[in-house]
Amino acid sequence: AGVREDLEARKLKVSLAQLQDLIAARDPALDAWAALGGDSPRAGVKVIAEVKRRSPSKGALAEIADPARLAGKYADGGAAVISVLTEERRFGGSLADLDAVRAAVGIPVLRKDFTCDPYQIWEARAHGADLILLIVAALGDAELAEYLALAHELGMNALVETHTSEEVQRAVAAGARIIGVNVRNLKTLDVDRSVFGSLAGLIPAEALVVAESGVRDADDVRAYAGHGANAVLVGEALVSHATPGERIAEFGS
Ligand code: IGP
Repeated sequence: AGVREDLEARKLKVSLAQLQDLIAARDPALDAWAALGGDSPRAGVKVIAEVKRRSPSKGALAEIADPARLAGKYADGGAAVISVLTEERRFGGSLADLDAVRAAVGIPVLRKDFTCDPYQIWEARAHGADLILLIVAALGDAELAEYLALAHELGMNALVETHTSEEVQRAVAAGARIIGVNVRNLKTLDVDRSVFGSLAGLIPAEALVVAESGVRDADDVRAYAGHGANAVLVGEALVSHATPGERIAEFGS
C-alpha cells in the first residue's frame, strides 16, 4: 500500500513517453559499479551515504532542510555513491529530493525506493539516478530478471537487496552484480549485524557486496569489511551527525 497508490497517481501525471523524452535529454548514467570499486575490488571499503529523513522503525531521524547541501557534504567527505530515499509515506522522501541531490553532486546517485513496476525504473533514470534498488523479497524471479535487465538497458546499475540465504541465491541466479545484505529484518525491523557475515560468504567474488543498515561507527564498518563488504550503506548515523562529511572520512579509514 502507499507506494502503489502514489505510483498510479504519478503515472497519470507523467506518461512513459514523457519519461523517455526526459531521459533522452539527460547525460548518460554514471558508472556506480566503478565508483564502488568494481574494477579494482581490493580498493578498500566504500561508503554509500544516504539522505534519509525518517524511517518506520525510528520515526523522524533528522530535519533535512536542504538535501543538496547534505549531499554536497557527503561527496566532499569522500562518499562513493549517494542514496536518496524517494518513498514518501514511510520515509518522508520524494523525487524532488532526488532532483536536488542529482543537481548538486557529480558522483553516482541511488534512487532508493520499493521498486515494484518498470515505470519506477524509467522514472529513476529520468530524474538522474545512476543506480536503483531492487528488493528480492518483494519480487518474483521473472520480475527481478526483467527489472535488472531494464536498469542495465538504461545504463544504470542495480543494488539487489537480500535478507536470507535463499534471497542471495535468487539474486545471484538473476545475474545481480551489486548485492546488498540488509541486516534489518523486514518483519521485525530489528537490526542483527551478525546476519551479514553468514550471507556475505555466499556471494560470488565477481559481485560487489554492500552491507546495509546498522553502521554506527568505524568499528562497525571494519567488522563488515572483515566479513567481505566492498561498501557500506549508511543512513541514520550520517543524517543525525553534526559533521557528516567528516564522519564519512572516519568510516573510510
Ligand atoms: C540505511 P541505517 O541503519 O544506516 O539508517 O540504514 C539503509 O540500509 C536503510 O535505509 C535501508 C532501506 C532499505 C530503507 C536499507 N534497505 C530499503 C528503505 C528501503
